[in-house]
Amino acid sequence: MKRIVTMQDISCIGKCSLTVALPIISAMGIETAILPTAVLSTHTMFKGFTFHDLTNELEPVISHWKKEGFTFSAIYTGYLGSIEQIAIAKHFIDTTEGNPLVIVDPCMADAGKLYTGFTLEFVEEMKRLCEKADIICPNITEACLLLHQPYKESFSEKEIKKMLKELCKFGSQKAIMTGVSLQKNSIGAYGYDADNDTYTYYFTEEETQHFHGTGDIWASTLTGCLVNGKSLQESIQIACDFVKESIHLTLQEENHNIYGVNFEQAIPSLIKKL
Ligand code: PXL
Repeated sequence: MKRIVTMQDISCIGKCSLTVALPIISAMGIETAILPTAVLSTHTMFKGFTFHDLTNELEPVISHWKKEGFTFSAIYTGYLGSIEQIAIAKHFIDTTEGNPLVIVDPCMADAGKLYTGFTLEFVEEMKRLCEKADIICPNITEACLLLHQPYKESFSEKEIKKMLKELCKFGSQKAIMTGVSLQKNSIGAYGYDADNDTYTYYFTEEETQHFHGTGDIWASTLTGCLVNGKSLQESIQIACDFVKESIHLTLQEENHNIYGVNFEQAIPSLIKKL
């Protein structure tokens, strides 16, 4: 059985990071090992969230794994709580044998703003982590921050293509920007593969509301698809459709919650596509 290790936080309520990565990747038939970076009562969009840092646990966990000789088909990093945790992620990538696929989702911002607690120094360190990835998948805000570009609500296709090429210059072979909208009522992802100088994209009809955690759902699905042997194009398409379906099911629910989407009931349709 393939095994992915994902490094991100546990937001006990919030439907993001590990509480979506674990069920999604497991449902895709892949063992999911976790490197939990922190335990939060909720994600950081709620006021008054608690935050228990697990930085001190990470090195001992990793060194035990090294002794046991565990290997991974992929390393997928998401929300990291500090610059020190980025350093640990870099070291983990550098010292893990077996050439795992490295996917870095530079989780730190959305809708033009850094998430609570992050600084521009953190952004610079995240760039160093992106250098170690095979694939990075920033949203538009994160791409702008990484590239020191002002955030705008919309970009032209030419601008997106240029940004993707610039993002690959950090060192990854592939960069995929999420939350790209080139036309009204349409949203999706645009990717660039520097290995063969090709672009790939997929768009779906835009749902009427945006939700938290959809980037984590997208990146978890992409990682699961790639490890299951899907092409980049297919993986992007499946991840976009899964997020769209999850939002759609959420909006169908009366009194749906506003902190995360109903990805759980979209899992059966995801599995059929594998
Ligand atoms: O979905 C990204 C994410 C992950 N983890 C935590 C967050 C966020 C976004 O705000 O707060 C704790």
